[in-house]
Amino acid sequence: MLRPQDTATRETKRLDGLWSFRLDPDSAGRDAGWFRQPLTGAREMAVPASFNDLAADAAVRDHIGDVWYQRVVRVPKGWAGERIVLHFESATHRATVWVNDTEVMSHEGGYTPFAADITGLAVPGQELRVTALVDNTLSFQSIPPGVIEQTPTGPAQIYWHDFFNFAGLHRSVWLAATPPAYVDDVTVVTGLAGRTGTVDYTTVAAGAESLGTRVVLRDADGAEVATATGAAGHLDVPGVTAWAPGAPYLYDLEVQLVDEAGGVRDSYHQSVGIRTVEVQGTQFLINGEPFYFKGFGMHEDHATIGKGHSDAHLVHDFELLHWIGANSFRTSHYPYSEEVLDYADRHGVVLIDEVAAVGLNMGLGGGIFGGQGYPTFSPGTINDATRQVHAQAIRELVARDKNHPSVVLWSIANEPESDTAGAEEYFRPLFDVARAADPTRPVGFVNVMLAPHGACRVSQFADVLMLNRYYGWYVNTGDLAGAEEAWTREITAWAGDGKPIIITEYGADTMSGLHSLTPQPWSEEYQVAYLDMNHRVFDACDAVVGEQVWNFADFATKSGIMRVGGNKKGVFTRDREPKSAAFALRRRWRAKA
Ligand code: GCB
Repeated sequence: MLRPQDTATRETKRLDGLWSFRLDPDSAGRDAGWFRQPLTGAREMAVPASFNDLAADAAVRDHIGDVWYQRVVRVPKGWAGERIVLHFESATHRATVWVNDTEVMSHEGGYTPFAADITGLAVPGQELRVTALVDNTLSFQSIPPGVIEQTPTGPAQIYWHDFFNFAGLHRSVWLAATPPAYVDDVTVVTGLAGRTGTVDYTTVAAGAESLGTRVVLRDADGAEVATATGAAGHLDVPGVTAWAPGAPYLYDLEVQLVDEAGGVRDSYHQSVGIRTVEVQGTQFLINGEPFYFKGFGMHEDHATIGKGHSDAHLVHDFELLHWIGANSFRTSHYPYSEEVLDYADRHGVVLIDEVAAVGLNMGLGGGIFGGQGYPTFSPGTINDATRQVHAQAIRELVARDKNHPSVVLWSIANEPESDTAGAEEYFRPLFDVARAADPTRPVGFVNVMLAPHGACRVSQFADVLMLNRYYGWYVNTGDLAGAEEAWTREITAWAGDGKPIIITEYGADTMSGLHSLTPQPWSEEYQVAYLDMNHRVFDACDAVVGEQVWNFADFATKSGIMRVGGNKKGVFTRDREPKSAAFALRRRWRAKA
């Protein structure tokens, strides 16, 4: 499935704006056929946005279950004879969609796109009604997982990840027209051989039996640099300008379906950054050069819009990344909007691309602090069915993001239980799924402190070790000397595995404006001293090839005694004001290659 695009043969219409919206706490709407008529009792709701914080109403913010979105759209009259597609960039966490009275698609998973061919239902020039039933519940068979417990006052949604369960239509919805014979998929794999770049391409076409495929590669000035014919092939680019971190260069690959007379019947444009990625010993190489990741674990999270995509916030967040000297981030803890990936491609920012597999670890909510006593991996909790959903989430992420030069590493989970036989059994096949989907990029997962070196049974499958560690925060709290000693010992043990290590999380909650002369936890001075301590540990270990602070900005979480108006480990506040640590990081990262 390709993202909708305007080309010489294609047209799009974004359905963003205000939709009718209604909660359905009793899941009554499906049987009652709410899709058959205008939603009654509806309020207006913005798309894209999380619905949770838009209404001044706890029933909306804390809603569990079904919600309905609906709008009427007029099909452009010029689309007669075209194939018409309805495309959702995401619906969190699952959705069923109707066009008029007809169910056209369902999709599981909150962060990847889905689409349906609605040509038979769409009459050019006339209106149609689009209705989406979106369900925000998490179960042991969803990614991320959760469980609904019945309490005396109603259902409670339990989950083990540390960010608020924002939901709704977070990204654009599109109506799109393509010719009846169309390009359905494109895959590019790039290489470098001295001054020559290579692009191996594979295309899939549909309804195009009598058509041929032609590809044209153009440079950033629009000059043709290579062409080929055939559904798959190879292009050489002599005198190539490579895509590199901080120095992005994008070519444009136009894929055309052509008839015998040479007429172009469909045209799709794929931007291409020619670069290589490779793990060699403890080094992470981009274009054959050792790369050091400087940056953050981030969140799609803003006041009011929650996880809704906004171009203004996108631009501002990337400006702050540039200001601070970051060259990379992890899409913790789910696939981000495709606008983010395109922007990273254009601006030379390197991404670790993560599946929404977060919170597969009931040990993290354990002890007296809210543990529900569930085993993580068991027939009644996270099981084979979950693994199928997880595998599908990996396939969909790779299918969506495979052509982005900014993506250099897949993360197939964040902090799962990884020190048990059940974990080993669960994850082994998922690494195979990721490698089968994309044999060209390294694959890893993010290891949790509860599964230290020697105890972790999943890191054996990873190409790169990604570690989240909170020495000096969750352990050795306030004792940075003890933290440094313990952290050095653990990192030295991991370095012995001979793989590159990226520290994908280290951080300290910090109340912006709280100061202390001797660094005390929660103060701005402590966050700075904590980061300094970590940097001494990293700088002393050759195998460390990256540092990504947790987190770029403060973010919303569920309420709890560990959180003060959300998670405060941001280097920026939620509204993107710098804490002292921002200036300290800027000094380090701007000086560090
Ligand atoms: C972690 C998680 C992250 C949390 C963070 C924290 O290890 O990966 O999602 O927000 O710790 O601040 O506790």
